[in-house]
Amino acid sequence: VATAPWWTSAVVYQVYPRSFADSNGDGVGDLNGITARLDHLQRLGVDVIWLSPVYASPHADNGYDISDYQAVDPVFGTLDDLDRLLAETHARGMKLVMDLVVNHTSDEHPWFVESRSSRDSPKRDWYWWRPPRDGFEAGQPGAEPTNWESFFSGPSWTLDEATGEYYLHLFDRKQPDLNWENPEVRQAVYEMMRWWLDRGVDGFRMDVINLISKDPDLPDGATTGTGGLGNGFPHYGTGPRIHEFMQEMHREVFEDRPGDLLTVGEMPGVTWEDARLFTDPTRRELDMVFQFEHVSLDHGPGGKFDPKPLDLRDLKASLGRWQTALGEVGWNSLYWNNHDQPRVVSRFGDDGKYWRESATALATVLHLHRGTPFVYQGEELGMTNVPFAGVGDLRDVESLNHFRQSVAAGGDPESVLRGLRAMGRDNARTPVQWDSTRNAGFTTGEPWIVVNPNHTWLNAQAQYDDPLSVFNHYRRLIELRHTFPVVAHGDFRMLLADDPYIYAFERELDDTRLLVVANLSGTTPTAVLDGEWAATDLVLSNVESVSLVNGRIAMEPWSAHVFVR
Ligand code: TEU
Repeated sequence: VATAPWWTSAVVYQVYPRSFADSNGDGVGDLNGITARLDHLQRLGVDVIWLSPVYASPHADNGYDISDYQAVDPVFGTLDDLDRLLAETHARGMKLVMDLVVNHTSDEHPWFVESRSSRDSPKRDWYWWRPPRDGFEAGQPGAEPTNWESFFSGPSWTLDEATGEYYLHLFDRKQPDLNWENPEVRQAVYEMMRWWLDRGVDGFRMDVINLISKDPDLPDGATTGTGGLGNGFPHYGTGPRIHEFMQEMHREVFEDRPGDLLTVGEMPGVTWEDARLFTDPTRRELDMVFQFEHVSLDHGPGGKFDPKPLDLRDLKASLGRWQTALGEVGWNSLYWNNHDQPRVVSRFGDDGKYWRESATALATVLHLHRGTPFVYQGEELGMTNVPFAGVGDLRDVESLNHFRQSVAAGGDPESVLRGLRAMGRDNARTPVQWDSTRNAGFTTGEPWIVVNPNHTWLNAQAQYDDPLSVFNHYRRLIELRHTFPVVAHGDFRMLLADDPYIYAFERELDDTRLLVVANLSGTTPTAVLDGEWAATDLVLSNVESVSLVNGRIAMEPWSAHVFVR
């Protein structure tokens, strides 16, 4: 425990700058807006801020398409503004971690502009260029070099008319994939990373970093159905050289660097076996990864936009498996939300009658697992999904492409919209609700995306002084982690694994035991525990009173209790 890295007892807060706070009235959040709101974060008690991309970008994917890694986009401010945010963050005893998006660049990045300029460009090989499939003419349907479907609908190859070749983009066509097989690419990335660390940032959240190593043979994937396209994931997900690349990056960028840094790799589709390799400290790769298993449990037969209700037993089995797998070796990240996921209180909770109770119950469960919790902006207020009126309210490239493609294929627009309302990324991207005034105190101008109408009652101002508020519950959870070493370091043991309503577990460190019992349902089950626990052991609850008699707790809807002895 004494030798455990600092981030094992830290809590990270994600800021999505476009939607956090707008200081200049142009309707888009910016760096000075964040600096002006640092008190909110300090009050909450978080240790680290992870800043989603603020780099120069054409914003095809809200900044995850970067055209200059060493410049701040004017819409967010200037490099000076960033330096000031960094200094103010440090002055408050917090750290700042940047987003690192190096699986792909923007097609407007000078590297790609050079690469596409001719087949003989010295940077041609910095990206994945391939001729049309054998027997096909460029541009003909099916001429794409592989059948891989893009994450954002349609083929993951786009033809460049001028040179007659296709380039690979796992995401939007404005996000061409870098070729990590080329050592010059890797060195350019490492150099850029060192430049940011020299500037004083405290680490990186690495976007889809387990997709950077592709099988250079680029085989077709099994056809999954959508327009005859295939699943390329087995050929680029946690690919052949990924661990080698992570170790090289560690050597070139992080080794022997003074200071307390944090690295977390975002890894769609990563297995716990691989995650253990990535985070085993002796292998010198990453501190932790974001896995996706628990946020895929409600995906239905038609994928993420065809959701099905969550079975709580699946959630417990999944998170419990990760707790065990990364218990002895490696480290977990813990999250319900980020800028890509619908709001957890709407998704796994009840954003109607039990809004406050379910938001705090879900928070309690997550924060008392072993791992580093990540809070996504607005989650600490219990922000909900958004009643988007129609497709005109949506801004996200993934949602818009999905809508267009599904409707073109004959889907009923209303039912496509239903899937997007439940699962679309824009749910997470509406402005943070600071107060009840017009535009929720986010901007004095016209916001770039609708403000959730519930800001009239759901906002930070209404919660600061309410002891039972979602905000104050998050604050207490973070304080618990900072107070009791058992929260960060204790062993994890799932209880009542087969119970469909109750999420209960114990943590243990030396002579301290911690018990969490949460009812993740609107029903009123009784939790039967071992008789040693007493009402006097209660350290946190989201309801006013708890009845614990002979080891039995009558659970109110969405109630959650924490005991320590
Ligand atoms: O997301 C990668 C990712 O795998 C998904 O969560 C993605 O959001 C998509 O919904 C898959 O259905 C990262 C970023 O977090 C995301 O915002 C970017 O759009 C994406 O990479 C590309 O950079």
